[in-house]
Amino acid sequence: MTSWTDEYSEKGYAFPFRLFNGHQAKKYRAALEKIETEHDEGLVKLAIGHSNSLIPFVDEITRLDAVLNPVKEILGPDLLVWNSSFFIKEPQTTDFVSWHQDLTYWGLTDSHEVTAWIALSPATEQSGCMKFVPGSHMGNIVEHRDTFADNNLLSRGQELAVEVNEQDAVNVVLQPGEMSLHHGRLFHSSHYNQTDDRRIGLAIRYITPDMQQTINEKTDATLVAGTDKFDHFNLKKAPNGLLNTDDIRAVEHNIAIKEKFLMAGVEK
Ligand SMILES: O=C(O)CCC(=O)C(=O)O
Repeated sequence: MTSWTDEYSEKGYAFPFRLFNGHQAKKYRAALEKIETEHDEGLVKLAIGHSNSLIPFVDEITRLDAVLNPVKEILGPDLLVWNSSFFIKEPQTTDFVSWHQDLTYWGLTDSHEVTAWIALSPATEQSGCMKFVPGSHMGNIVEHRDTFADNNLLSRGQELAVEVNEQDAVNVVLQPGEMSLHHGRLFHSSHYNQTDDRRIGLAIRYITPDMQQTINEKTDATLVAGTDKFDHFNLKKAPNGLLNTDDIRAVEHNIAIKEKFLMAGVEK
């Protein structure tokens, strides 16, 4: 019988992994939605885009054994979180994510990266779950073009400049509390949410400490398993509290550095 790790190597993804039950998923969702209602839009946007640095319960999720154990089977025992963010699609909206490869603009020297995507509401074909193209991680990073489309959830609306045959794609259907794992070069996308509920997913970007930014500047990362013998990143601790002022300052500094590669070639 083929193991899930063999399948991951062949296809570039694996799912579903059950992390916690639906009741726990509801609790996390309620905690997120409390933040969304109690803080202003700018702060909420920052928290959603840099969630493990600013929201303690997200930092806790990034350290759960149920998440880390399968990621370790792919990347090994030493793990950093480079970023984590929520992807939220409101009910009956045309927000989408174009076909892309995650590592395209992250300015990292290698591809020792896995995304853990955790559902906090049902991710179905109707609600706009992710779609993966099996085996597409085997090739290199291909050319992307920027679209800056308003309803594209990616920072520059980037999309693959090559055709993707939708027939080849697999729907990543997940129930609340389940997780998928995908490779940083995998072709993936997601379509509109045509349901009456929000579609909420938490994406956690795990990397190995030997990775490095291609620019001569360190960015922040959080050591969540094993050790870091390389010193290629500024290691950050768990957040000091919810939306803590010092943590916000650190995140803003990190964003300024990351813009040099995330927004490279984009005119202000
Ligand atoms: O949540 C989505 O629909 C897309 C997420 C994504 O592209 C990613 O996690 O890499």
